[in-house]
Amino acid sequence: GGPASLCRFRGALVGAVLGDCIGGEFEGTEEVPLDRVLQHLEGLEDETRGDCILQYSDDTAMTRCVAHSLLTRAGFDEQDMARRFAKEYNLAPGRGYGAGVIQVLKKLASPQLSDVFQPARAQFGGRGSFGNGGAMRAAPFALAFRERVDIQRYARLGAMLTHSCSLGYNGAILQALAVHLSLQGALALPQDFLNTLITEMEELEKDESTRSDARVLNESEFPFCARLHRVKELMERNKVSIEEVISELGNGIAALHSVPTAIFCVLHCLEPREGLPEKYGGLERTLAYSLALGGDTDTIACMAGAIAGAHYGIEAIPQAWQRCCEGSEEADMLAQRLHSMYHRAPPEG
Ligand code: R7I
Ligand code: MG
Ligand code: MG
Repeated sequence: GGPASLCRFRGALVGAVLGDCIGGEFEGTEEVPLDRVLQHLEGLEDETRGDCILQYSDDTAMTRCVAHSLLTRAGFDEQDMARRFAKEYNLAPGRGYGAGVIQVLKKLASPQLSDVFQPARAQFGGRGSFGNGGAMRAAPFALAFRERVDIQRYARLGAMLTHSCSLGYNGAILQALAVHLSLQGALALPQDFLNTLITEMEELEKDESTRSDARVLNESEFPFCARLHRVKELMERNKVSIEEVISELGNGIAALHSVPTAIFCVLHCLEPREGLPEKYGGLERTLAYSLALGGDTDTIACMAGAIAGAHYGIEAIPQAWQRCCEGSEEADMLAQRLHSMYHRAPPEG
């Protein structure tokens, strides 16, 4: 499909759910042999397995809240989104939420709370969380808004309901921008795609709060830009091992150690890769490769799945895989509604 076509929208949200559900198997496992990944994926094709339901985790639970909120309020409404996060957590607290964010979600449930951004600011000694929880749920912002300034503004605010450290919310902006560019077909030119992301992040990371967070946390200046430059270097190498990817980009729970990694997974799997079945298309390769990195596999696969799904479209996602994943039908429906909203919205000006 062309830029911002329905199949791309559906691919983005369904791809995210599949990454979360399928990646859950290996979350927190440090070494994941590729045969185990392929075996796990083979299992999804097995018709005789019957109701092979892989449950989604917090990644999808919160993404659903973001999408429902943006649709119901026809735009960003922090009170509504915060309420939905709190309600969802209360209904299903066992979906594998990060250890810190639970405190925020409990506070957001209080009817007395007037500033919905305050609980997030109180995290980790007042600097806020740098976890990838803002980034894992950022895809719907790219489906709801057309203009980059809006995507940035609202992806940041949406993340700041739980992640007020710049290394957390900037990861969410990066993820939303990557989905946005992919929806426009920008992955046809991978180098340009990366350069655009670097340019956007340079602008954001000039900011004083980013500079001070980077200093306090002992990160380099322009931390996300630095990682995106590493993605570029890795892409230029003929051969890249899993170990190199993990040591250069990370596979952890921090946004900085997972969003650029997810972007790399998508770029690396644009072409067939040794060790991955020939029958696989790009989306299958991307999910398989994300799992093989180990670490925060549900979240890295969820973010890579959203970017890749926006590129390849829903037709590239195996039906058998979709049937195995809780929430894939709802994600498809939400994507269709966001697509109508996106194309109905008057152009900004
Ligand atoms: O970021 P968050 O929502 O967690 C998302 C992850 C994904 O992998 C999900 O799939 C789920 O498994 O959890 O939750 P937070 O609790 O805000 O952050 C996650 C973790 O990052 C925290 O529990 C801390 O271990 C770590 N962390 C920090 N540690 C020290 N100092 C985040 N920020 C800090 C910090 O400032
Ligand atoms: Mg999770
Ligand atoms: Mg995770």
